[in-house]
Amino acid sequence: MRKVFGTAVVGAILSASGAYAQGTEGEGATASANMINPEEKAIGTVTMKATPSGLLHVIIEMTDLPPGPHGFHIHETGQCSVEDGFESAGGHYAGDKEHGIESGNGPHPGDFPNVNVGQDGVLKAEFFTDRLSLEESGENPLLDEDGSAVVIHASPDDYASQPSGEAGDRIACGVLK
Ligand SMILES: [Cu+2]
Ligand SMILES: [Zn+2]
Repeated sequence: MRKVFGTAVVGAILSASGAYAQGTEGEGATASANMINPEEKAIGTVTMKATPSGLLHVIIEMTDLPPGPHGFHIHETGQCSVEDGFESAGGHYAGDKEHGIESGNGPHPGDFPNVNVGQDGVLKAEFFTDRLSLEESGENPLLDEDGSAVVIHASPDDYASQPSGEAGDRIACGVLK
């Protein structure tokens, strides 16, 4: 449980040393999500790699998306059902935070910057984060008991509105494995 920012910094340093120790034994942990749209069509992948620095490297490679800006988040449940419009993925991976960088108690660990899709429907983007982890023992583990899902929304995240930035419908979803 993080209560103040200082605690989060200590947690990040501890998980960084843990990741380094693992890295010396073999390759770093990796997880990926096969993304589908509401018609259940496969439209690319989101890959996450633990790095020796302790930061998680997030790599998005997708196609067939509507051009323009879209909210991009990690949601708290590893379920992507087209029947319920991907609502089964639950809310944002929230920790004990509020939504968005415009909140004094934000952002959620699962909040990311909006992604911009080109006129060709292709999305390629990369992020680093120290707020999520692939190790079970790490801070905000993605591969916890109920898993996690990557979600892209119809509209951009306003980074302020609770609980999820008014980003609209869920237009792509993938379970992290
Ligand atoms: Cu979302
Ligand atoms: Zn959020």
